This record gives sequence, C-alpha cells and structure tokens, in this order.
Amino acid sequence: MATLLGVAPRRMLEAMDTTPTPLTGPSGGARFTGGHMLSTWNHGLVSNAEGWRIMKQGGTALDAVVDGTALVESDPTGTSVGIGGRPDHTGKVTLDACVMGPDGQAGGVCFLEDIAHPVKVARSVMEDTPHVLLAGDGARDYAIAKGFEQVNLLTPDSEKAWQNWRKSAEYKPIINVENHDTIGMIAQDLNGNLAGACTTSGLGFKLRGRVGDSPIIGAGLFVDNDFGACTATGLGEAVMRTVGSFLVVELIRQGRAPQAACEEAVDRIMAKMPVSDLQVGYLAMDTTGQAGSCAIHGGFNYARTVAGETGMVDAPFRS
Ligand code: SD4
Repeated sequence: MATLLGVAPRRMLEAMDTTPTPLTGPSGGARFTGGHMLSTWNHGLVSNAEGWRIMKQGGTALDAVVDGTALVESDPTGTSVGIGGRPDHTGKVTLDACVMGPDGQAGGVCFLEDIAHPVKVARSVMEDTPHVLLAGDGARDYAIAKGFEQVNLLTPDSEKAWQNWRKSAEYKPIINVENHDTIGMIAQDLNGNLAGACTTSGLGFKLRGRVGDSPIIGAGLFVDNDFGACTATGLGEAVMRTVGSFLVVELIRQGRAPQAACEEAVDRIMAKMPVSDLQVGYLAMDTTGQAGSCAIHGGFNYARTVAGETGMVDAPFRS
C-alpha cells in the first residue's frame, strides 16, 4: 500500500521493530545510578541540595527536579523565577514552566499569573490532564481549581524596578545581568531514570503575552530517558528558533557526547543570528553520567552534583 503524505499504513507500523531500547547509555556504557543533577546558575546549588535530599530518601528524578526548582520559585529575592520575578511591561508578573519525565510524559504552563509554583502546576498538567501545555487565564483557573497556592507575585522590589524601567521604557537584553536567570534542572536518579524541569518569569519588562522557551518542550527542556536530557537558559527566542534542547538530546542520540552536543547547538544559533547582545547556555547529561555545557558568551555557570558531591562549574563559551 502506498503511503499518503508520509504516513505509514498500519501494516508497515506493525512490521517495525518496537523492541524497547536496552538500558545502556548512548555509547553502550552502563547507566549511571549514583545520582546526577545539573542546574543552571548559582541558585542551582539550592535545587541540587534539595534534589539530593529527595533522591537519598528514594525519590525519583522527577520529584527531585520539581521540588528542587520549586524552592527557587519560593525565593522572593530571585528576580527571574517565581515570586519576585521581574514583571512584564505592564507591571504584571507572568510565569512559564515545564517538566518532563522518564516515560516521555510532559507538562507545562505559560503566561501564568498569581500562582506561587508554576513548576508544580506543570507537573499536574502532565499527570492529571490529557494535555501538555495550558496558557494564561486557563492555566490559572486550572491551578486554582486544583488548589494551588495563589500569591501576589509582584514584590515591592520588583515594582520599584518596574517603575524605574518605565522612566525610559526601553527594552534591551543585556547578557547575563538582565535577569536571564531561569532555573533549569535535569537529573538522573538512583534507578538511572532521567527527568527535567524549567521555570522562569522570563525576560524582565517583556511585552505582555510574551512566552519564552522555558515552558516549551524541546526548546527550554527535553528529556529522552534512553539517551539524555538538556535544559536551556538565556534569550528564549534564540532557543525556540533552533529547538535547542531537543537538538542537543537528538545529537546525543546520534552518538555525540553531551559536551559536543551543547557546542553544536550553540554554534547553530551563532550561524543564524547576530549574538553580540544575546546569551544562551545549554546544560546536558547522557545516561552514563557524562555532562556537558556551552554558552554563547562567558558568564554562564551551573551546579553539578554527582553522588552527593556538588560544585559550581563555569560553562565553556564560543564567542
Ligand atoms: C526566557 N529563557 O524567557 C528564558 C529566560 C532565561 O535565564 O532563561 N533566563 O527567554
């Protein structure tokens, strides 16, 4: 039977090999089961500490990334995630988040207001609905109906920063200091399974309704339990245009080490657009315990935890 528009007829699909991928790493190496976590920026230390506490008690990678990043969402002094995040140009804080688990399950929320923990709502979208992404008022109504905590996300500090910004109302991304400090966290638990989460208030003083890469599966986050996981930080538009996190995991699937995969994803951005004012950083792991990172410019760092030992790492950069 001929295929129509590239859709394989059922008979062909049945003939395809559907044997599950063996539990080995991409290079055939053994899956790492010591506990591995990578989280963006300095606040990644808090997330990894919580993630390790959870893993040691038998929690999954998914538990670790959701509860680890939720801690950063709770910090009102963080100006780029959760409460205290810088508002949009109308003075309203709008949040984006997503999660992905080891079975390919995914959930996200974007343009969400008034809710303390978007990453937990994202998990609920994944686990309790047939959908992947809820937006705006619909996402807020869903969160309220599910009993999620409502808060005023605009702290006095953020309001002051917005009032100052309004004096010129000029928007210009400034590398690494413009609150480009999303928390993206990827983890492999003591059973060797992968998961990831990404949560942000997005770009400070963005246009109302702007959604970045962070809640978009494949852009700000991607997890394939058979091969690896990746998360992104920086200017979401550049990540979305190149479907960055999916690209990194796909390159790992094709045999690249996480480091080489992150470098290639950064190079793709640099080949397509001017980057003098634009920062993007990728963080990736494979299933064997290898990690990689790369940014366009210097200044991107991340927390790495391996079997309970944590350190901060400065990501290599390409510009
Ligand atoms: C965004 N990628 O909304 C986010 C911002 C970010 O570190 O990553 N900040 O474009």
